[in-house]
Amino acid sequence: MAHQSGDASGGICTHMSRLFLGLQGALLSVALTAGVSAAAPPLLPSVATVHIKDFKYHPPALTVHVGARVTFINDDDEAHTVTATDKSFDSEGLDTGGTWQHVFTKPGTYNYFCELHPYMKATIVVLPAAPAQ
Ligand SMILES: [Cu+2]
Repeated sequence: MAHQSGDASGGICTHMSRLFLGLQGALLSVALTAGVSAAAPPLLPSVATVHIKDFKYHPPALTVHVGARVTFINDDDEAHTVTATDKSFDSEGLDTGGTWQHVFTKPGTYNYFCELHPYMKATIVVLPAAPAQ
């Protein structure tokens, strides 16, 4: 007596879920197509830190996405700067314990150095957009 309507509703269920999956697939392809042509999606908050220690930037090469805020911290006893080779940014002098932040708003490869010790060099690569989650 318990299995009376099992087959019938099972049939409808299968049919409905096929329809539903079909719709989902169609919506997904629309979304994917729209994603390619639409403006960049909202970016996730992103932060990174570069330490300056022993006359070196750590890490010497850093990759972030557009919109990332990078904090530079001088852990040395000497003053240092964070200065873009193309002068697009410049922390000016950072004393011991000094910090400076920069938000990277344009993709590209940014080489920077210390104006007080020009042999100190490092790079930040800014990628176009954070991947969708
Ligand atoms: Cu320096």
